[in-house]
Amino acid sequence: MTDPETIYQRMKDLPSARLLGAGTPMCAGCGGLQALHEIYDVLGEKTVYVNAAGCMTLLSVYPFTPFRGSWLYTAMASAPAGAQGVRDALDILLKEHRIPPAEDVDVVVLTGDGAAYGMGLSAASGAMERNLNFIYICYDNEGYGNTGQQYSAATPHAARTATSKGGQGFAGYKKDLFSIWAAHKPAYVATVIGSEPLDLARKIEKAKRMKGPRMIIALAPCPTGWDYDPQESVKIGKLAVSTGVWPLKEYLNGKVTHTMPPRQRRPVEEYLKLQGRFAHLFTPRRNEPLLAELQASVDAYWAGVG
Ligand SMILES: Cc1ncc(C[n+]2csc(CCOP(=O)(O)OP(=O)(O)O)c2C)c(N)n1
Ligand code: SF4
Ligand SMILES: [Mg+2]
Repeated sequence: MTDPETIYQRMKDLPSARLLGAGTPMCAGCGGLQALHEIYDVLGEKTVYVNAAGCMTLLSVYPFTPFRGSWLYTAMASAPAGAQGVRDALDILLKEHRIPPAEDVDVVVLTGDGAAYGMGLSAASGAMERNLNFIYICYDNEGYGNTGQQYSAATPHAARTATSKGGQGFAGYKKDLFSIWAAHKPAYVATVIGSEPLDLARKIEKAKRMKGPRMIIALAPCPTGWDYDPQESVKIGKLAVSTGVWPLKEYLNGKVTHTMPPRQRRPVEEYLKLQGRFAHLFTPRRNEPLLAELQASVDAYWAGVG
């Protein structure tokens, strides 16, 4: 058997693309991993990731992590509080000249939607209130993926989840986390998706240059939870944008700007029908009222954009 030190030496010499792609226990076609991969390429190695329980936790199995920087695991509601501790420790080390400024690192919270939209929301609110200098990445696969896709506060209306079965799917509505975060007036808030990598990279580069709370929500197409063929992940991500279901936007200095508004929106149905979690809207017969309601809510959003 190979000893841990030899494994570590081999792992640390692998390029980041391989570290985050092959050899991880993630599902094929994971849209969250795609976004994280792209984000990591922009943020670079000088980062500490503070992670709350979820699918991405599987990336790091103690004492290893595929990230070249550091990784800290916290309880599900506490990642922003953990980030505060890490940032404070770094600031003390810098102030006391125990590390040079060149050794400072970005503190990055990485959680799923279950933590960001639910259990960890008050910790994020407190961190923004204290103007914590950190970046928060939420990969939003619209459910508790790691425990079998139970509904979360990010689950869209009518989707089937492990806890929302039957002809109407999930009875609730997806929480508007972008607006909740923006209401705190942090330095920056943005939505991104891995299937639009240029828009994503531009936003992460912008966030990296800033200080203060920088909050990012990445819609994360999830073949396992959303029930579709893994090779469709990029297509589904692009449809989320072109149908208007996932508006790409940013909040900066009190203003919200849409960065890729769909010129001619495609019907929402094109996005829904590729995913098994919405199959009950089409078979055994079309649920016209529910399909019309879902289209109308997207239309109403864009009518308000002006
Ligand atoms: C307080 C608490 N409750 C429940 C769990 C069990 N748990 C681990 S991961 C997870 C799902 C998290 O969902 P999300 O944040 O959306 O991440 P995903 O699994 O979708 O990546 C849950 C419920 C936990 N770790 N801590
Ligand atoms: S369940 Fe979904 S989010 Fe989790 S690893 Fe699999 S594809 Fe990715
Ligand atoms: Mg999730």
